[in-house]
Amino acid sequence: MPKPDAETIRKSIVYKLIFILGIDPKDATEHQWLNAAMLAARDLIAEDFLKTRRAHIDNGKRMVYYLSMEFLLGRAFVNALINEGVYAEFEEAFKQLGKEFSDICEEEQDPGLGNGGLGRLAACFLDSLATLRIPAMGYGIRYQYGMFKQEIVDGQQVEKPDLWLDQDLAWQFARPNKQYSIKFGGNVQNDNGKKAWHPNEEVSAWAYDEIIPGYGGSVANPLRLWTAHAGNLFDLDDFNKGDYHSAVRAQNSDENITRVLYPNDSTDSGKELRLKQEYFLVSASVQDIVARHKCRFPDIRTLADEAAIHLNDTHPVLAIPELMRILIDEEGIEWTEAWNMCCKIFSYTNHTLMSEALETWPVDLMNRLLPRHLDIIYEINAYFLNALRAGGNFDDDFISRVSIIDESHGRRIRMGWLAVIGSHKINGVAKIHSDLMVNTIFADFAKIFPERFTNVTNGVTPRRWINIANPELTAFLDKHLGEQDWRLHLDNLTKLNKSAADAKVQAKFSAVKKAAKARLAKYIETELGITVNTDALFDVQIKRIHEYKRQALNVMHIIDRYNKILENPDADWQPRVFIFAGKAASAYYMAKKIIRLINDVARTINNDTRIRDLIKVVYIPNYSVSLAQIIIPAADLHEQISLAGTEASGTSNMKFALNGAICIGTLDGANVEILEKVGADHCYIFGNTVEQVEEIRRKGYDPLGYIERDHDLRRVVNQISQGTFSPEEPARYNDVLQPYGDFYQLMADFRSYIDTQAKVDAHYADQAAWRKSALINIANMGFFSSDRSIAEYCRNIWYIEPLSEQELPASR
Ligand code: 26V
Repeated sequence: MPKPDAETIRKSIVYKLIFILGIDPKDATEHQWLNAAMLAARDLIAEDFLKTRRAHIDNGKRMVYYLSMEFLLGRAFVNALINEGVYAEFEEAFKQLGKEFSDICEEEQDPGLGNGGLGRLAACFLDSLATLRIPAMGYGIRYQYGMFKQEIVDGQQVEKPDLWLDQDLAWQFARPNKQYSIKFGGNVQNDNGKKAWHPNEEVSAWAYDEIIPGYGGSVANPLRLWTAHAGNLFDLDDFNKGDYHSAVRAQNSDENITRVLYPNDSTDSGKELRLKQEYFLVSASVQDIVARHKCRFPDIRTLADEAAIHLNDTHPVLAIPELMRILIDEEGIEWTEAWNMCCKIFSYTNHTLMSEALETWPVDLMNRLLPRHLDIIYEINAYFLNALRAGGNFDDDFISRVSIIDESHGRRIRMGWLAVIGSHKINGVAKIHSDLMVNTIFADFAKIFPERFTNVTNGVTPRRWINIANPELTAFLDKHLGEQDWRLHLDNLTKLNKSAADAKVQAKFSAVKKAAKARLAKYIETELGITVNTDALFDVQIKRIHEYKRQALNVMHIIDRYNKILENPDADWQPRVFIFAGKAASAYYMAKKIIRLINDVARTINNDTRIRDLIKVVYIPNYSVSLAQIIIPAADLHEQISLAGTEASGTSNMKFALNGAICIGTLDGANVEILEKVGADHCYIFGNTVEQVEEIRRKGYDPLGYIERDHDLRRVVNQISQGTFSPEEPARYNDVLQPYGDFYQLMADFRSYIDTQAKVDAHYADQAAWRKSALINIANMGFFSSDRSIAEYCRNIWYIEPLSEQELPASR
């Protein structure tokens, strides 16, 4: 279909409003207009989606299936318009309708189906998969409650439920014909030498497809999200006995499986439901993959030729025993053949080295919920360990370390080990992280399977993180880069290197940054009633609140600066606005305390007239993809200050640099590669390296020594712990900096951080030099496109080819 004009689109929107939604245009609310417009937009991507699907089938394309418990998609509407190339036409259509287009777009809920980096990465990858024309499909869970909404009340986080489906319109396609039965519990019997699982609980998985359009139209791939439905509407026995409540209680508990997204610090309580969620996703998805294969090909034995399944962290790793179960118990394939198929089909990404995030499940729990899978895991383990023993190169100690069953902590199943043993490729998400992975948690496995381990540095999609988030930068780049579209060829940005010092280019870039800062300032003013100076340096740290990310170190710098301004008010201080945003998992005590500290410090400093607005501290509540889209373009400086060795990659660092902000960061995660690309003059690196951090730990870390030796540090620590920022409750923060433990070594990095911040001030004072650095950051971010990451996955891990122009001609 040719690209529709504004008039056609206007008609389509009005048609949807009247005939699909049944609403009189005279009475329609903005939200109803949005719903109508989304239906009109969906028609365009639906067409692409059906053609893409047909092209896959007709050409027998090998597919990749991306399994993830989280997809942080962000709003869909504007993304669809941009990727389909009809943004201007929709804008014009609403003009004709006498409606403010931006207000309509703001009506859309931002689906928060993820915690943070891992979920957002999955969303960037879906965008790149469709854009690169890769035959792919995502599988996830359609949580009824996504990530909670955060309010800040009296400086503290308050969680409110996120009922994102409340005003739902039919944007996703319900697939009532795609239902799978997910079974739990019961026992395993040996029927004539064949294992048979007799489960005693059953839940139904229903599919909803969210269509992900690629940039440039033509290709659209599905993200299939599962929702739990009670197997039987209710227990007829109970009902007949007159016990209506018992009859529906079972239904409610079954449907709890997809009720809520788990926070990433999840404590032991509720773990059983999490395991059920993971299996629910995996079982529905693997059944669907097998069904799709059987629909297209005559023999299940060719599955490994036609399908790659990627495991986004260990959360979906039960897919391995689930596929084994289906192949052996249902398809009658012999064990070793099934196992060889699995090892070819699966690959796994590790996203964190933090020991508390490495999943293990009690054997007892697995036995109760999934006895047949436990059996299979034992068989896999025996097969693997027997092969090792037969090789004769490994001692008992080594064998017990690599066993899937951890016998030392009350018999637990190590999901990371299962992922490594059942995958043909395992990757980390940034060079330093992949190296550490091989040298630390998976060191034993790297000896057994050296060829399996690899790196794919993360990336971000320039469609959302420039085109949608930063319209001024988009116009600037369109003007400067010419011919090849940077949205598809982000390496084109390198052309900016040669004009980075050009005064005219700098002036234009400065206007771009100013516009984004004004937009953020307006948001802050309207939402929080705080006025910020847009000439000030915007210093931003937005991410999940976690001790390892060291928001507290940022606060320590703010307090130190406050002290020094009071001491020396007439010095030439660079005004700064410190901006924070981020959610703390609701059960994470220390993270919540850090939020409160930031807000107490903000209140104290913002209200101190002696500071004359040289410092403003702003905590923007309810961080989300949509909020990131407003904040990131406005940043001058971004804080990536995790303790070296703790942040696997980070992806906001890439988004910021792409929007012309300069990094202050440690040699951690992807900061290392950003530094490599932009050079040390345009990126502020401070603090100890991974090796130094380890050496300090080895020798016995002495945080008090740092405090004793450094007057500024001592003053800051005392102020926090003695209640300078919480006079109404002086002891409020005496447990925050934990000078006796300081696991994340804030004290060790404090001096280097403060000194580096002073260099940043000097650099910013020379605006021409700063703009040049900002432009050089943008110019060298081409590598961090998620298109590059996905191309690497396709080439080195999934062995997948894109649809060619012949297989699917461009539609528009
Ligand atoms: C763990 C758990 C444990 C139990 C329940 C729910 C849950 C959810 C998530 C996690 C692990 C999250 C790991 C993660 O988000 N890693 C981040 O991945 C980003 C993408 O690769 C990367 O940029 C960040 O550095 C890394 O922290």
